[in-house]
Amino acid sequence: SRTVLTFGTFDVFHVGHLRVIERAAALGDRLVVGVSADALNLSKKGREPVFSQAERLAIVAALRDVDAVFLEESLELKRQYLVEHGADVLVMGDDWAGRFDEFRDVCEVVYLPRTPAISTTALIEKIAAA
Ligand code: C2G
Repeated sequence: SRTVLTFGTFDVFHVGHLRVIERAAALGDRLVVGVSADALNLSKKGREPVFSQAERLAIVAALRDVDAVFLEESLELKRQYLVEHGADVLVMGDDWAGRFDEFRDVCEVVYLPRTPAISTTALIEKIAAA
Protein backbone atom coordinates (compact mmCIF):
# COMPACT_ATOMS: atom_id res chain seq x y z
CA SER A 1 0.00 0.00 0.00
CA ARG A 2 1.11 3.53 -0.83
CA THR A 3 1.30 6.21 1.87
CA VAL A 4 1.00 9.88 0.89
CA LEU A 5 2.18 12.65 3.21
CA THR A 6 1.33 16.33 2.92
CA PHE A 7 1.90 19.36 5.13
CA GLY A 8 0.11 22.61 5.72
CA THR A 9 -1.28 25.15 8.14
CA PHE A 10 -4.88 24.77 6.94
CA ASP A 11 -5.95 27.92 8.78
CA VAL A 12 -9.51 29.16 8.11
CA PHE A 13 -10.07 25.92 6.21
CA HIS A 14 -11.29 26.56 2.65
CA VAL A 15 -11.98 24.75 -0.62
CA GLY A 16 -8.38 25.20 -1.84
CA HIS A 17 -7.26 23.15 1.18
CA LEU A 18 -9.95 20.54 0.49
CA ARG A 19 -8.93 20.19 -3.16
CA VAL A 20 -5.24 19.66 -2.42
CA ILE A 21 -6.12 17.03 0.20
CA GLU A 22 -8.45 15.22 -2.23
CA ARG A 23 -5.82 15.23 -4.98
CA ALA A 24 -3.10 14.09 -2.57
CA ALA A 25 -5.28 11.20 -1.33
CA ALA A 26 -5.90 10.08 -4.92
CA LEU A 27 -2.15 9.48 -5.36
CA GLY A 28 -2.10 6.62 -2.84
CA ASP A 29 -3.99 4.35 -0.44
CA ARG A 30 -3.42 6.21 2.79
CA LEU A 31 -3.10 9.96 3.45
CA VAL A 32 -1.23 11.38 6.45
CA VAL A 33 -1.27 15.15 7.05
CA GLY A 34 1.25 17.18 9.06
CA VAL A 35 -0.49 20.25 10.44
CA SER A 36 1.90 23.05 11.29
CA ALA A 37 2.15 24.10 14.94
CA ASP A 38 1.13 27.56 16.18
CA ALA A 39 4.74 28.25 17.21
CA LEU A 40 6.01 27.32 13.74
CA ASN A 41 3.58 29.79 12.15
CA LEU A 42 4.54 32.52 14.56
CA SER A 43 8.22 32.11 13.70
CA LYS A 44 7.59 31.66 9.94
CA LYS A 45 4.85 34.23 9.27
CA GLY A 46 5.08 36.53 12.30
CA ARG A 47 1.50 35.89 13.38
CA GLU A 48 -0.46 33.14 15.03
CA PRO A 49 -3.11 31.41 12.94
CA VAL A 50 -6.77 32.39 13.41
CA PHE A 51 -7.57 28.83 14.50
CA SER A 52 -5.38 27.09 17.08
CA GLN A 53 -3.37 23.99 16.21
CA ALA A 54 -5.85 21.86 18.20
CA GLU A 55 -8.74 23.23 16.13
CA ARG A 56 -6.86 22.88 12.81
CA LEU A 57 -5.84 19.30 13.69
CA ALA A 58 -9.46 18.43 14.55
CA ILE A 59 -10.79 19.84 11.26
CA VAL A 60 -8.22 18.09 9.08
CA ALA A 61 -8.55 14.79 10.99
CA ALA A 62 -12.32 14.81 10.36
CA LEU A 63 -11.96 14.86 6.56
CA ARG A 64 -13.02 11.69 4.73
CA ASP A 65 -9.76 11.43 2.77
CA VAL A 66 -7.47 11.86 5.79
CA ASP A 67 -6.30 8.72 7.61
CA ALA A 68 -4.01 10.29 10.21
CA VAL A 69 -2.75 13.69 11.35
CA PHE A 70 0.24 14.84 13.36
CA LEU A 71 1.64 18.16 14.51
CA GLU A 72 4.45 19.59 12.34
CA GLU A 73 6.69 21.27 14.91
CA SER A 74 9.60 22.29 12.67
CA LEU A 75 10.37 22.69 8.98
CA GLU A 76 13.75 21.07 9.65
CA LEU A 77 12.14 17.75 10.63
CA LYS A 78 10.62 16.95 7.21
CA ARG A 79 12.96 14.09 6.44
CA GLN A 80 12.33 12.55 9.88
CA TYR A 81 8.54 12.88 9.47
CA LEU A 82 8.68 11.25 6.02
CA VAL A 83 10.63 8.27 7.37
CA GLU A 84 8.59 7.97 10.61
CA HIS A 85 5.29 7.90 8.75
CA GLY A 86 6.54 5.60 6.00
CA ALA A 87 5.80 8.08 3.22
CA ASP A 88 5.99 6.80 -0.36
CA VAL A 89 4.97 10.19 -1.75
CA LEU A 90 5.34 13.76 -0.49
CA VAL A 91 2.72 16.10 -1.93
CA MET A 92 2.90 19.88 -1.69
CA GLY A 93 1.17 22.76 -3.46
CA ASP A 94 3.24 24.34 -6.22
CA ASP A 95 3.86 27.44 -4.09
CA TRP A 96 6.57 25.11 -2.73
CA ALA A 97 7.78 23.88 -6.16
CA GLY A 98 11.37 22.66 -6.03
CA ARG A 99 11.73 23.31 -2.31
CA PHE A 100 11.51 19.66 -1.24
CA ASP A 101 13.40 17.98 -4.08
CA GLU A 102 16.13 17.01 -1.62
CA PHE A 103 13.79 14.30 -0.28
CA ARG A 104 13.61 12.42 -3.59
CA ASP A 105 16.02 9.89 -2.06
CA VAL A 106 13.38 8.78 0.49
CA CYS A 107 10.13 9.17 -1.50
CA GLU A 108 8.48 10.57 -4.61
CA VAL A 109 7.94 14.34 -4.46
CA VAL A 110 4.90 15.79 -6.23
CA TYR A 111 3.86 19.44 -6.48
CA LEU A 112 0.20 20.06 -7.28
CA PRO A 113 -1.14 23.30 -8.78
CA ARG A 114 -2.90 25.53 -6.26
CA THR A 115 -6.60 26.25 -6.58
CA PRO A 116 -6.72 29.74 -8.11
CA ALA A 117 -8.10 32.84 -6.43
CA ILE A 118 -8.56 31.59 -2.87
CA SER A 119 -6.31 32.02 0.13
CA THR A 120 -6.57 32.41 3.88
CA THR A 121 -5.10 35.92 3.65
CA ALA A 122 -7.67 36.98 1.02
CA LEU A 123 -10.48 35.51 3.15
CA ILE A 124 -9.33 37.39 6.25
CA GLU A 125 -9.24 40.64 4.23
CA LYS A 126 -12.67 39.98 2.74
CA ILE A 127 -14.22 39.30 6.14
CA ALA A 128 -12.51 42.30 7.73
CA ALA A 129 -13.88 44.58 4.99
CA ALA A 130 -17.45 43.26 5.26
N1 C2G B 1 -3.42 25.34 -1.27
C1 C2G B 1 -3.95 25.17 -2.55
N2 C2G B 1 -4.72 26.15 -3.10
C2 C2G B 1 -4.97 27.28 -2.42
C3 C2G B 1 -4.44 27.48 -1.14
C4 C2G B 1 -3.65 26.48 -0.58
O1 C2G B 1 -3.73 24.13 -3.19
N3 C2G B 1 -5.71 28.23 -3.03
C5 C2G B 1 -2.57 24.29 -0.70
C6 C2G B 1 -1.12 24.74 -0.49
O2 C2G B 1 -0.40 24.70 -1.69
C7 C2G B 1 -0.65 23.71 0.53
C8 C2G B 1 -1.93 23.42 1.35
O3 C2G B 1 -3.02 23.92 0.58
O4 C2G B 1 -0.24 22.51 -0.13
C9 C2G B 1 -1.89 24.11 2.69
O5 C2G B 1 -1.65 25.47 2.49
P1 C2G B 1 -1.23 26.39 3.72
O6 C2G B 1 -2.15 26.17 4.85
O7 C2G B 1 -0.99 27.76 3.21
O8 C2G B 1 0.14 25.70 4.14
P2 C2G B 1 1.55 26.37 4.37
O9 C2G B 1 1.46 27.49 5.35
O10 C2G B 1 2.17 26.58 3.05
O11 C2G B 1 2.26 25.20 5.19
O12 C2G B 1 5.83 22.34 5.88
C10 C2G B 1 5.29 23.37 5.16
C11 C2G B 1 4.14 24.03 5.78
O13 C2G B 1 3.52 23.31 6.80
C12 C2G B 1 3.18 24.37 4.66
